[in-house]
Amino acid sequence: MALQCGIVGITNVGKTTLFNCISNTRGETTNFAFSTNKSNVGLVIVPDPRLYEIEKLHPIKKITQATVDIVDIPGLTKGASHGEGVGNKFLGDIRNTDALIHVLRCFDDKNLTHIEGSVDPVRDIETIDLELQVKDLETIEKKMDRIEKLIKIGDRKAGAGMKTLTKVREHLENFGNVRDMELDERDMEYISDLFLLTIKPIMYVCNVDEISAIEGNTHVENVKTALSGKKTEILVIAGKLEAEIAEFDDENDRKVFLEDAGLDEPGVNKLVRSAYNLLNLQSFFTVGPKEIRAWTIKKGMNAQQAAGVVHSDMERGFIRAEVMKYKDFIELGSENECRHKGKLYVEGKNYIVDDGDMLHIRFNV
Ligand SMILES: Nc1nc2c(ncn2[C@@H]2O[C@H](COP(=O)(O)OP(=O)(O)O)[C@@H](O)[C@H]2O)c(=O)[nH]1
Ligand SMILES: [Mg+2]
Repeated sequence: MALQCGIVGITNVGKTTLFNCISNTRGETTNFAFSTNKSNVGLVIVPDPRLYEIEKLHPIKKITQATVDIVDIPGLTKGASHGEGVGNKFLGDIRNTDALIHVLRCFDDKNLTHIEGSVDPVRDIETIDLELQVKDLETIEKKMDRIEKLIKIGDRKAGAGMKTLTKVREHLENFGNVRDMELDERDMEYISDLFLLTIKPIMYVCNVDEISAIEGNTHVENVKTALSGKKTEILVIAGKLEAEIAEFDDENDRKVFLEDAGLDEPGVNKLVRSAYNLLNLQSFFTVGPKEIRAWTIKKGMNAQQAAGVVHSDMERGFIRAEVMKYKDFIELGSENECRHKGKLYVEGKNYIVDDGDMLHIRFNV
């Protein structure tokens, strides 16, 4: 069930630089356009301080944080949707993701060429949007063709989705992204199998110079204006500075460096948390004799599905879950206290797991 968040943007905007700060694998950063031709996939740790609070009451050697997959997708260019260069393959990589982080170049650097000749993040948003919209249009039209053929041969039910598809096509033709449409459950039934690119939730990262890390700059202001009214999040991050922060192995050195830059935590930590939210993810915890561990699930998953994230046997042989709320555990101090105070709940498979639930799963295979 590995959920993926894709980093997209045009070339030379700092995608790989940011990816390297947050992931356990290293991608190649270069200042040549088109030098990279494959996507990097990395496992990113989602820092959760609650695990350390649990550990204070339940001392244990091993703590395992939740993770999320992040994919660094090489720069898209104009014409990617027409299969120019390796562009088409990258669009395929985007299709496999569940949410997008769009990195925008908001720093001036005379030595670093911008593929379009000047720094203009609002134009860059439009460039990428257009490529994805063209691809989505193609997908929608293909489906409409198929349906028309079915109608011709007498399949009367086949036409049911046409109204939705026509509406979506029109929206795309007007340079709209499908995520901004009002679509109900019925509509979704007809398009969810298409894995549209512009329906994926998105957030924007303005990559700025060190001096603009706190206050932003005019490029950032332009982005904010262009995206006002959209359901999205805009983060301002100084990519180069983040890369330097990530180099420090020593926690104290890092702190001093952060303070000098006027930051209270690395910007990429915020980025990872936002990505986690964007993917509609949350964590539950297991506390065992050897390990305290956070697990990643989708919001709305039930106890049995959550058990399956730990092990497929647990899902198959699920009997019940014993649940403590993180808050209760911290307040009362132990599982025993929770039990005595009636704060250890026995739940069945349909129980919807909450963020921060501490689960003990009973199963039998
Ligand atoms: N001045 C400046 N250069 C940056 C910044 N972020 C990345 N770069 C440089 O931009 C070039 C391209 O970065 P890279 O991460 O490979 O971009 P990508 O093509 O989007 O993956 C590299 O030479 C980076 O050192 C930044 O915030 N400021
Ligand atoms: Mg790159």
